[in-house]
Amino acid sequence: MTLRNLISPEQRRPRLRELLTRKNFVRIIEAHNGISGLIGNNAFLEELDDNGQAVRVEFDGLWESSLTDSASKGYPDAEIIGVESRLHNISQILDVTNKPMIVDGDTGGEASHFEYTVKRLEALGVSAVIIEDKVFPKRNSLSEDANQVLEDPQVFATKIKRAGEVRIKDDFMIIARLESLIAGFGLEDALQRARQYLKAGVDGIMIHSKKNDPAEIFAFAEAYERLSDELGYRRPLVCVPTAYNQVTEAELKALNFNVVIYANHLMRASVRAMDNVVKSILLNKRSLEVDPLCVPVKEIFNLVGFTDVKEKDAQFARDQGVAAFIPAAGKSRRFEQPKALLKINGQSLLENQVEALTRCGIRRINVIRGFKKTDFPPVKVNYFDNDEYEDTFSIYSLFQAQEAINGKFLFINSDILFSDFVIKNLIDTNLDIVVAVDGSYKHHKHMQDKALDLVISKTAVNADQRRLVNPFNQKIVRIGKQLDIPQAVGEYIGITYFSEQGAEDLKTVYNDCLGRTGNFHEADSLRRASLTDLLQEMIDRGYPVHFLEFERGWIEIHNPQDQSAAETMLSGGEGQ
Ligand code: SPV
Ligand code: MG
Repeated sequence: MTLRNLISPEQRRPRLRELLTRKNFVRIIEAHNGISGLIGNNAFLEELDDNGQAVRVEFDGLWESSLTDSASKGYPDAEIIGVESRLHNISQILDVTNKPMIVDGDTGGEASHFEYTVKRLEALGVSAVIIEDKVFPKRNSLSEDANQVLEDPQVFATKIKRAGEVRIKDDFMIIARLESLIAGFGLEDALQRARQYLKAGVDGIMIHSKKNDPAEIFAFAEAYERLSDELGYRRPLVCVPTAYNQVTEAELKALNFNVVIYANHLMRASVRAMDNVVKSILLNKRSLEVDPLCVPVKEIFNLVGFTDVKEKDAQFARDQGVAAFIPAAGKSRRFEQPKALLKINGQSLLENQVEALTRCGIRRINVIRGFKKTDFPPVKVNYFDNDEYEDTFSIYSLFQAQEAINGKFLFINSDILFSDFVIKNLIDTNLDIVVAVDGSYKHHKHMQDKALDLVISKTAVNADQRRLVNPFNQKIVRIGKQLDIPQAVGEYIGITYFSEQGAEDLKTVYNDCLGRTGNFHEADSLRRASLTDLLQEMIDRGYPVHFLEFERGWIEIHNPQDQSAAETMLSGGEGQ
């Protein structure tokens, strides 16, 4: 349900009378469920008026039709669908719309029943009910051969009068529908009944016809003016030009009609559309051909408010503080299982990471799995899948979780263990993008047997000297594996922090690069790129990417020796 069309019953109910007073002519469209209500309620177009001014053209309200309410449930229109079911449907349509509603009340049933219906419709915020002067249970009026039995006009007039007395405010309108022309009793009978019902206090008259020729409707409209003169007052006149649909609104206005109801068109249109779709699928044995006949799912999302739900989820996530993303989809040459699942002192690397992040107050942890994804433990993380892990790399993995990238986050390689202070210090910088760098890398011989991710800074730094560091000045100019070790300020640890802005910038740049072919920095394609490649792209585009140095507090599990080194460190408490 969309929350965009907010209105209270008290605000909505008087709107029909207000519109009638202001415009003298209102246009009403049928609705039979929430989505047709939304479409009718929200539809508009802009036209130029006679003075060349843009004007908005839309429907003024909704018709909750007995024909289409019944049809939407697969039932005939013969007062088989009970009042409770009708009220349920009416309130669903009201829930998602904000325009006045006229309810088709069929015959209204017996007078006591109708009193209760009026009370409930009024409470829901419905603006008007129209009841027809036939005997319960009626048959639909458009049928060519159904038996149409008219109600005794006195009985009907009493029903109207009693209903008028139970309504709380007269902004709720009770309208009498004349079925004399439908039942073949002619103009005089219709006029007689109109006079009687108007004297009983009805708020409007609807005249109905099933003929394609509008002559009898036009004749009634002219006679109605004379009747109004005779009575000394005039109540709004309603028509439903389904059969005589060649008649234009301008003609109806000229005849002093006040309400035109397009009574069943959304239902009829949807049946035609659905019919075409099912036939095409049966014919083609697939659904590709029906795409032009269907709106994209996204349009449904927008229409029913799912897009709004997602936006609020994203806002909630942003308000939740820092998130973590751990791409753990890849396969390692040295291990039989994903590195995230390597055991360090009895629990997986991932569980160690989750523990450390939880200690740092990070609760939104997102892990992207691929290789042996079903082996991942049921820990408190959101899992996303990169099923193309054989052919892709960490950036592709990260963006499999794009919907969760809202606000501040840490990107953490799945094969590292880190101390809490590394995380906290990175977040504390409050910079848009900060890369954690180890300046002591040159001394760690065992780590140099793999291509290191190195960082070259804007200002040369001598990693061997003591110095004060101010991360605000520490900007990276180059990051990647193909850099010259002596020139580098340090090794990228595999943890990067993004502020809310940094996260947005990362998404913008990534999405902008999608579709780019050929090498992507050090990778042979964007699909096979690492975060360092995307960071280099950002640096080249002028986004500041900072680094923060650490001399300790992390270890990468690159080979089995690292695994046992980590076990020793953790059991000895080293590095915490
Ligand atoms: C309806 O829409 O249910 C109506 C109008 O009552 S008609 O079907 O023309 O009778
Ligand atoms: Mg009806």
